[in-house]
Amino acid sequence: MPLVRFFETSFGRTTERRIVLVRVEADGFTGWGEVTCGEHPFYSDETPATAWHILREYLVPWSLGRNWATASEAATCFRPIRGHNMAKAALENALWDIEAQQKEMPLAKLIGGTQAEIPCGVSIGIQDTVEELLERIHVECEAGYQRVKLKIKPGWDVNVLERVRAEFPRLPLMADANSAYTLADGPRLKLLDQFFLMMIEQPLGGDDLLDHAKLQRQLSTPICLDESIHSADDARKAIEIGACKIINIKLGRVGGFTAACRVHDVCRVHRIPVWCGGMLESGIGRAHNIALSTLPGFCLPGDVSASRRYWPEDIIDPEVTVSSQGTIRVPQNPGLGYLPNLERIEKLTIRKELVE
Ligand code: OSB
Ligand code: MG
Repeated sequence: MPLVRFFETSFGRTTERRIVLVRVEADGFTGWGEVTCGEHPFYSDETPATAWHILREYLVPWSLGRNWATASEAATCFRPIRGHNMAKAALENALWDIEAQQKEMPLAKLIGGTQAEIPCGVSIGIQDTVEELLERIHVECEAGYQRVKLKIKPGWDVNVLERVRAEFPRLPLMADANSAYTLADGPRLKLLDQFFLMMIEQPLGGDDLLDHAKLQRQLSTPICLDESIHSADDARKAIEIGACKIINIKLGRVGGFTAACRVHDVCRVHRIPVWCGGMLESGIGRAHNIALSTLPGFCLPGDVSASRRYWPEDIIDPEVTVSSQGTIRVPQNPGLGYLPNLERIEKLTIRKELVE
C-alpha cells in the first residue's frame, strides 16, 4: 500500500507499506488482524517475512482445531515462542474480533473500554526542510488534532524545535527519537527542557532501561517509553526504577490485546498515563488501536489518526475519520466495527496462503 506521503524517522524513510494480514474463520465468524512490523528490522527485529514464517510454522498450526473459550487463551498458548510479538498479536487480535462478534459486542466493550470517543494526535516525520515541517503542523492543527509529535534525531532536534516553538508557542507538542541518542547526549537532550514538551519518547536504546532512568533524573521533560516495553513486566520494571513517567502502548509490540490490557493495568495502578502508539497501520490495525484506546488509562491523545493521512484509499469501510475536535467516535457495532473491503484487499494482495 503506497503511503499518501513518505514517513521518515531517525531509522529511515518509508514510502510504501508491505502488510501481512491474518484472517481467521471460526464458528461461522471471520476475524481480522494485522502484523504491524516495518518492512525492515529497524524499529523492531520483526519483518513481514519473519512474521509469515512464525505464523505459518507455529502460530497457525498451534491454533487450528483448538477449542478456545476466549481469545486470551491463544496468548497463553503462544507463550513458549520467544519474541515475535507482532506475529502473535495479529492472530490473537483476529480472535478478539471473533470473540466480540460471538458475544455481539463492540471489541472496545469486550476489552473493558469505557470511552465512547478517543482523543487523537498526529506523528509528523522528519521533513526535507523546517519550512515544510511548519506547513505540515499548520495543516494538522487546522484539522483539529489535539497534539503534535515530531520525530527527532541528532541534527534535527534543538534547532527544529526552536523554530516550531517560536511559531506555535502553546501547541501541545512532543518529540520521538526512536533510540537515536545515548546517555552521552544527556546535555543535548537537557536543552529540550526549554521547549516544554509533553514528553520525549524513547530517546535511548530499546534495551537501555537503566540509562533511561539515569537520563530521566537529568531532565524535567517526562520520558515516555515505546521500544523498551514488550510486556507488563517490562512496564513494572521501568516504572520501578524511574525510567519513564509515561508509556506508549502498541498492540504489536506487546503481543496483542491480552498483554496490552495487562500493561495498561500495571500503569494504572502506578498512576502512569498511557496512550496508543501507531505503526502506520492499515484500517484493520487502526480499528484495533481505536478499541484499545477506549480503556480508562488512555488519557493522552494517541498516534491514532484519520485513514486519509496515510492512504489514498483504506481497506476498511467506512474509513477512519477524525472530528474537528480531534477525536474519533468509537464504533458501536459488534467486533472491529469496520468492514474489511475484500475487493480492495484482494487487489492489493501479492501473496496468500490458506491453511485449513
Ligand atoms: O515510534 O511511534 C513510533 C511509525 C513507525 C514506527 C514507529 C513509530 C511510528 C510513528 C507513526 O510514530 C505513528 C503513526 O502515525 O502510525
Ligand atoms: Mg515511538
